Amino acid sequence: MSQKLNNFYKKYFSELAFSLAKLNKFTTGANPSVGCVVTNLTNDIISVGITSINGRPHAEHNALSRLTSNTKKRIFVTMEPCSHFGKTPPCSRIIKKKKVKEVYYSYIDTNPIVNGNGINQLKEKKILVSRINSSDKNFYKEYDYSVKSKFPYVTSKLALTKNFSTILNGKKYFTNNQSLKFAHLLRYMNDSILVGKNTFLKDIPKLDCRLSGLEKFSPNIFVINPDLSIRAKHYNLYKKKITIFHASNDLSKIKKYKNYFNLIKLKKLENLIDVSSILKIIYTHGCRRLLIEGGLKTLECFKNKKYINKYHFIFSNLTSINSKLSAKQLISSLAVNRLSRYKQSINLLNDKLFSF
Ligand code: AOF
Ligand code: ZN
Repeated sequence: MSQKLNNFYKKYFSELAFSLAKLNKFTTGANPSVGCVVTNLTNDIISVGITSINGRPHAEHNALSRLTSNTKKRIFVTMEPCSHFGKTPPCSRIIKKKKVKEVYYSYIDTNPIVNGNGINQLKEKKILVSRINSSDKNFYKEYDYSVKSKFPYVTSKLALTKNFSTILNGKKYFTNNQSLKFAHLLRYMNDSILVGKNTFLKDIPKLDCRLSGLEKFSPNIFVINPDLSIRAKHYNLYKKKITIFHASNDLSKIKKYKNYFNLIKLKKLENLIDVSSILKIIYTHGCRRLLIEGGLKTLECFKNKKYINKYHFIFSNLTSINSKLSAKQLISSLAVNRLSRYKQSINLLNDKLFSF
């Protein structure tokens, strides 16, 4: 039975668009994941679309291209449709062509090329445009941050023993299976991963996502390794060429290792490699969400700069013989400096995840 478009329908279609966008949230590359629900003017859903994996085609295109242009339509989108010719033509075009008469959106696209132009273009085409507030205020938080800062959104994850040591009897893993799964979920949720020299040498880490079915979404790998300390075991460990940031002048090492790795030489600032240059380079590689995994030293490099957006500390219930007071101090100082942020403590079986 046909019904007027009331607030119930608006909320229902808009939330559905967000549920769709969530499905591809971590797999659209530098593009934000958008959800699109298409209805006729009597509130039947006639199509849906999501931004494709790797970002293209866009959600509106995926939802509308299969439809005829005979019936009048409404669309509900999580974000303002684009207005520019990028790698794809503007979505405002197909919206007009397919006889969409009303567009309901929740977020403005903060990308300066769009930023309200999508809405204006639709209005110029005599399409009604209206905003529906989303109950999820943070859906595009990471996207908006990286558009504005031109840095990736940075999440840090560090595993520790109960008494704040990052090592336990030389064991590679000392947190439980559920914590390891969480760590792999973070690798899926981020398009890039960074470790320091110590982790690289001691753990010989593979740094891929090993959750079944999600392996293909493993992050791009970056390593900070100032003096190019590399072992033969690293040569064929990675499926794709990984990038190593260094500050070495040793030409023979550079000549040897460049066959296996992308080497990027950076200047040292106060004896440390400049983290802001590292983040800028990772951004220019197309990465928008970076996971810094492991390494107190790496964390130390970043701690005074406000480059880390989110921290996860996983505490195992095991105790190491050498407790690390410096790690305890570092974590408390980071947490204290973020008083206003939401802090969370979750049990992962007998491990504890502390996030802020
Ligand atoms: C939309 N729908 O599903 C997404 C949009 O290079 P292009 O042509 O793919 O354009 C990329 C920009 O399009 C991206 O930076 C963002 O502003 C917007 N993303 N827009 O209409 C979508 N993902
Ligand atoms: Zn578009």
